[in-house]
Amino acid sequence: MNDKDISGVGAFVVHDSAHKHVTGEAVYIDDLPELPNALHTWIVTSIYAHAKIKSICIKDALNLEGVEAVLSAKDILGTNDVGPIFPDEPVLAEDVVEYIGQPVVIIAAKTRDIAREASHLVKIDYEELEAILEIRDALEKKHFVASPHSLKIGDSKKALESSKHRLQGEIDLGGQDHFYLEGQICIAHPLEDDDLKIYSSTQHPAEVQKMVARFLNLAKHSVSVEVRRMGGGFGGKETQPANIACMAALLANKTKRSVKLRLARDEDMIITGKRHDFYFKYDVGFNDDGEITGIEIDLASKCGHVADLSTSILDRALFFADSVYYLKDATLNGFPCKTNTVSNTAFRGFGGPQGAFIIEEIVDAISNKLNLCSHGVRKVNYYGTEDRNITPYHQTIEDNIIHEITEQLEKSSDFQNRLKATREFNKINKYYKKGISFIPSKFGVSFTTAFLNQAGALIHIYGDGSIHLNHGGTEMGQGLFTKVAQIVASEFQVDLSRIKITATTTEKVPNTSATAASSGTDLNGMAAQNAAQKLKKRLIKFASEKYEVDQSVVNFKNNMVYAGDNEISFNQLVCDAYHNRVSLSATGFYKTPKIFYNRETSQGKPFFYYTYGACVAEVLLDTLTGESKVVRADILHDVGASLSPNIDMGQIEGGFVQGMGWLTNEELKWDDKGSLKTHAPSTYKIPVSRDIPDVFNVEILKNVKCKEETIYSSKAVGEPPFLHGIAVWHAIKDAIKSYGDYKKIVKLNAPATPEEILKSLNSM
Ligand code: MTE
Ligand code: QUE
Ligand code: MOS
Repeated sequence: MNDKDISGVGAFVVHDSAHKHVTGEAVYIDDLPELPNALHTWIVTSIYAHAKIKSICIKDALNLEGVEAVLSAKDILGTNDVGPIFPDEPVLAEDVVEYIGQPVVIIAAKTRDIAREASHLVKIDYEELEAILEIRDALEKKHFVASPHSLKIGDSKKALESSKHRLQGEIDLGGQDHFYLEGQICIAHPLEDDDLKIYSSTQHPAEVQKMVARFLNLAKHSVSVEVRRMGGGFGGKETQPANIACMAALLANKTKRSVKLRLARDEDMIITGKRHDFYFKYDVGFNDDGEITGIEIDLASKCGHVADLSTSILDRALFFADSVYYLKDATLNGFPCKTNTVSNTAFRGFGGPQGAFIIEEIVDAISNKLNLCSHGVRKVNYYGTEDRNITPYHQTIEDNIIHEITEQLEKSSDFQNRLKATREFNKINKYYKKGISFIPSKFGVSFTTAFLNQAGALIHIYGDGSIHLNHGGTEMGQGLFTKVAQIVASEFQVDLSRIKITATTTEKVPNTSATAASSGTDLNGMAAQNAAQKLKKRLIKFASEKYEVDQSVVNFKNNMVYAGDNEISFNQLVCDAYHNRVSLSATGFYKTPKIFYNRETSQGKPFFYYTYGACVAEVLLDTLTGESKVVRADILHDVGASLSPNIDMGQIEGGFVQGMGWLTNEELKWDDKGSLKTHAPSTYKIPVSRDIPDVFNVEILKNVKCKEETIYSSKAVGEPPFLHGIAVWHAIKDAIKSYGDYKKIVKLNAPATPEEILKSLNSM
């Protein structure tokens, strides 16, 4: 690659590891060479959803040949807590267990098989306690992991009372397993003075560092955490890796040997948290056009046994419960329910998809109640651009483009004609039914906890002109490393191949936030740009002095530097600068301006900007088996000025498919004791290549720029496209509605598995 235009910002480049992913050369943590005396592990977990631990006997396990350590909570040196917000989460259970699968004892042995065998020899005596397993049960008992939180605007009570029409409803929405291809894993190497080098499959190395240090009663500077890439994170590696790393670190510390902890798929699914299930209840008022005139929604989430990030996730569900619709008089209540199940956690969208889901349900129900076209009712409720633009958290929307997106997608997807065509199809087909939907979306970008919106970077230029790039973000397949490298390539106007993308480590950039909230590029891209600009300034100053020209006539272009009439290669300038003792290393920093949120008043500007999109989905439903297939999907999605169109396309396509899986085939089932029954691909069905729509038209909205000062006017892309999966859900509902002549409100709980669909059809 010699032309900068094919590798800088906006260029169609491929993911830096794309070829290595395919050939298998990409190095994941499990591929790192093991030390000769490394130990392997197994975890003994609770078999009760709620029980007192009366005694633990490890004698037989310890006596097994090859076993080196068997540890429980009493062996912990520091604080037995990895709660990211509230101090309520033990790594190893102490006196009580609170879900089936909770780690109680950890074992290190010569091989994983031996550790596993030893796990059967650990005897734990329990006294079973009453368990709360369902959201409704917890809600009724006011059993929460933290206080409920509400958003309020206007007077919903009065507005509901004076509304022309009124409708109440409730619905259950299931959770979702992350099903990252690489499971949770950690390698802990003990170093001198109790120091540790940790390789953790984590979206949040700084959090792993903090938690391991506290767990072992060490200062953070004694613990170094590194990750080159993950085989998918999707939010599941934001907080969960801390638990895994603490266990590996404790075993390494006690045995003074390198310890690898790699969860098997079943254990991964049983032990670690997932997307929150929700139960929703609403009361909505509206006029003859379907315009919402008052609304109250209760959103109750299944948090599991501890808080983890549940409060922030519930906040985001509340923030997204308006979607693109103007709710003038609204009360939105969030209840973080405590259940004796695994602690649910971050998952692409972070509660947002659940919030968007419920308002789409409500708008859909209104359209059926009034016998109006749901697309029309949606548009009647859209936020305005100049007015009707205040959200339930009192942020004014200043960048609304949903009207343009709607108009464009209606045309490009031929929506109105295809809507008619599905009706015709359904008239003449008895057992196969078609359904179509048009679902708009909006995604607020920023961590809603303001202090997290910061990032750092570190760039070295070596004497030969090659560039070493590091920042606080982590790579999980989303293409962050490629995008940030493109930004740096553009700053220096050099080929992308000159930039070495290096592993994320707490040693190079400290005190980082998780790579999350889709802000990876927004934050780290800005920090890297800041570092690059500092270096560039030094090089410009040096060139202007060397060639005796004004700094304003020093320009970088095409791997060259022009200083007035002088022309020199970037490499030569760097080499000269080095010999003239110019510092060629710089850190960069960025913090998002303007944002704040006051949780006491539930008001503020939690989001720097919004990104928008819309999806038209069409499904074919076999009403005899309940099976459905997406035959076509058209997506128009806003990423501002795209930094990397190929990578953005991948995010949009992947997000849609993952969102579709959430609402269709991915079903988590627990038995009445609280034991997860779907913990392997044999029983948990994620979408596969066959499930991708036969016709899949994905387009990035053209000629747009973010209105705020973002990196090269781009917008975040990681999570927002997940929302497009909601269109598939509504297309399925639309197909079911043909049974009630499009007048009845469909009763369907998510996910829409064939069983749920058959149940729904029977109720029509
Ligand atoms: N894409 C891939 N391929 N793998 C992932 O794990 N995680 C998603 C999204 N896209 C993910 C992904 C989630 S949950 C987030 S928050 C963003 O990527 C994080 O990366 P970004 O902030 O750099 O976009
Ligand atoms: C989106 C997110 C996160 C978030 C808020 C969002 C997230 C996250 C936290 C968070 C909040 C408070 C803490 C903390 C983390 O908030 O990923 O450690 O004390 O970790 O809107 O993705
Ligand atoms: Mo993504 S759920 O913010 O890791």
